[in-house]
Amino acid sequence: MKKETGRYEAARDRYAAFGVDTDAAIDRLLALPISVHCWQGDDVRGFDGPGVLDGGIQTTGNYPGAAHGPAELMQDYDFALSLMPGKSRINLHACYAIFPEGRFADRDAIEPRDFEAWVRFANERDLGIDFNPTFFSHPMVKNGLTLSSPDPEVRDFWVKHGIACLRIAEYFAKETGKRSLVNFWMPDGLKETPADRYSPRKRMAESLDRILAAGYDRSLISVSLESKVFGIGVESYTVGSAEFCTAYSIKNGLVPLMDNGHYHPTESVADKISSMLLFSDRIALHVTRGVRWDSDHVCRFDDEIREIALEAVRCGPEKICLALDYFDASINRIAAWVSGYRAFRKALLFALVHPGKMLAECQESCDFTKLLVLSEEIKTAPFPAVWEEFCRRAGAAPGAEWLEKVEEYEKEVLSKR
Ligand code: RNT
Ligand code: ZN
Repeated sequence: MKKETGRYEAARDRYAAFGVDTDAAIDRLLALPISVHCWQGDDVRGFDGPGVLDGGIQTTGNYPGAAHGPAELMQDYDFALSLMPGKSRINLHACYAIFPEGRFADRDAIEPRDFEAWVRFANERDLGIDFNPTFFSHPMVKNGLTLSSPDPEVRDFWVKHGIACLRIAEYFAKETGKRSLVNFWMPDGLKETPADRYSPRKRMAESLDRILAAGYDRSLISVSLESKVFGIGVESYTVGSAEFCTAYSIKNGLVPLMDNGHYHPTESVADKISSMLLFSDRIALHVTRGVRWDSDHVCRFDDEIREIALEAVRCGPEKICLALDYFDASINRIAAWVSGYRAFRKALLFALVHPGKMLAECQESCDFTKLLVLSEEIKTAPFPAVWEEFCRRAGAAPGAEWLEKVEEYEKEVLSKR
């Protein structure tokens, strides 16, 4: 480790005056894992079908050099991860199964062996693996419905898929020695105003019950459920709404997952975190950036992400599975991956050096004058020096130097695809 710069020491003193220990904040951040989604690398195409994305989500843009197939995606993922300071986990979808030579299994029949190559990838890099059943981009999604379909054959197929994914996640946890989070998100919904909102939700709950009835090892995996407000083509009704998913999760001991693109624009996920953590030991987040809709733009170091990070830190970030979820095909995909990750990492550091304790004391003693004044003063604290120090301690360059490596990679690897 090189000697600390004077700039950082000066910043440390400024923060100390607000009662903040920047060294402790950096140490805490270094240990905090961010789960990095594999699907930024290939526009959510996956490997198990023709790669046409549906389910009400969309990747826009046609920047050249997208990864096709396991070898390219792993190469890009590996390179992107190498540019992300701090501890990461990998986050896979079931549609990224890598079948052993001569084998193909449909989603209802995938097995741990179809993910052996990913376990090797993770173990070679000492990474944990999170997992997602893929309830979209598949012919068994009928009329936009999966677990809530009126057709029992469709429901059975997807129930089997859900159970298969629990087994695969248990396998990940056993093989990596690290807990795995399995996140259930179902796109089920209707384009037009429903005549019956109750029945599909009842069927969704019953299907989830059947999946959970298969049992899973809680010492190895956690199961989360992700809600949503609407999707493209299913604008009028979403079966797995916020109320449905929160109520189901709390009743069944699942981890509620909030994606900040999945609410009405004036709702704040930051505001929801404390309520959730009062009634659930753990929660999970998909951190994304919606522009006018759930567009899954690359995260930026903006007000929304800072507020989310502040609340996560106030409530205890160790209780929250922090995962990224964006997909941009209009710019270099690796730069998108890394930039979004760094923005969120930066927001977490920003939150960890926020004088939360001092400000909370002002609120508790109803000294709202001091609360306002200090909240304004802290805005000009020398945060950049702390971020640069974090990068240095994480073994990364502090600025945009990483982009040169991406440009080089684009020239050497991506442009030749
Ligand atoms: C969709 C959800 C979901 C997906 C991924 C690919 O709106 O956010 O999390 O983005 O599973
Ligand atoms: Zn999401």
